[in-house]
Amino acid sequence: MYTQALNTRETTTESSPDADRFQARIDAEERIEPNDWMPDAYRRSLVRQISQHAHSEVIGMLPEGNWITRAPSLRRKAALLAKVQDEGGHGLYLYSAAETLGVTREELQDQLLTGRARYSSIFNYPTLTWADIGTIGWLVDGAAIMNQIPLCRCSYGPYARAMIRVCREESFHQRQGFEIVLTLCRGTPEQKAMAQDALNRWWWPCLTMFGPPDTDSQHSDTSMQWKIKRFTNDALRQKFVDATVPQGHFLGLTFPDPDLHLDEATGHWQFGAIDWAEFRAVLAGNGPCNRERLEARRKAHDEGAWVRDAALAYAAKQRNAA
Ligand code: BYC
Repeated sequence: MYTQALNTRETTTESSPDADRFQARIDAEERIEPNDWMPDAYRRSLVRQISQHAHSEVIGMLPEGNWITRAPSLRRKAALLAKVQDEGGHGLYLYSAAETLGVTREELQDQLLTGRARYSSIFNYPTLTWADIGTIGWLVDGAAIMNQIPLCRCSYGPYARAMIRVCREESFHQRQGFEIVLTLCRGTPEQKAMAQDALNRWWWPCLTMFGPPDTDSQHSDTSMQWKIKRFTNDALRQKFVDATVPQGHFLGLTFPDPDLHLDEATGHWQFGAIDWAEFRAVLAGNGPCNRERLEARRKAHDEGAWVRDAALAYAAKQRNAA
């Protein structure tokens, strides 16, 4: 995360009877399972995407976890606690899916804790007010669902199956977030202003969650050919904007984009230019919270060492007793 620049476009050059059979299975919409033959590049790409996804879920617990003790009511606190716990669960299903590809959880953890792994750029932004918690549910989980529903049809079985449950839970998260923002928008002028301020800060970073523009996406071509991805980054970004803008208008909020307008000819909401320099800076480790997030994760890992040691000692005791 700290030092990785965007690389050049990836292509698949592998051609062999095995590779041709593999592609034919993908084309026929067959699921690839852990013990099936697969090209090394397919395995690597899946480990890359699934592990980044798992890390995003786990790091994604931090911005919201920050508000558990300050939730405005017991009901809000219980819902937020459950949501943050769900995200941790998503990380666990995803690490398990990655492990079926021959990588260990320890290796993946090590990549994250040493700053060599990526996680979603969005979690490097701070949660300044309670309205941010509603806005994360509404927009961040909304964007996540848009990206993850097609992943339920990913060609790799364990990833696709994990996504089904994740999407159901994300859908609840999105609605609880929207309901928080709706409550604020129907509240006092100060509460509505808080919701507007959160939208102003989160809107553009949310649009970058879908990844770089298609022209700069290095993995899209191969991932689409292998049906890991079903839609390009730009296609999903547009779907998200089209679904979300009417929701924002229903809330009585204004999007921080003077160029946003409905294109009557296509029926799509056209949006202004995204600041890709900011996105690249966040990916290079220079977002507002990159350092804080990794430090918090490392601290949690160190403080949890005794739990891992105790679990291993207990497992060894059980084995010896058997
Ligand atoms: N942030 O070739 P591209 C959640 C990287 S968590 C950081 O287009 P690809 C939630 C990309 O990895 C949801 N890095 O890549 C949790 C690649 O770098 P590497 C997280 C990004 O893979 C808690 C390079 O840029 N969702 O929902 O074809 C609370 C070039 O990109 C980002 C997932 O992980 C980014 N935004 O497409 C609330 C979904 N974008 O690997 C909510 C699964 C791009 O070459 N992942 N990069 O070093 C995907 O669908 C795809 O990996 C992406 C990128 C669409 C993200």
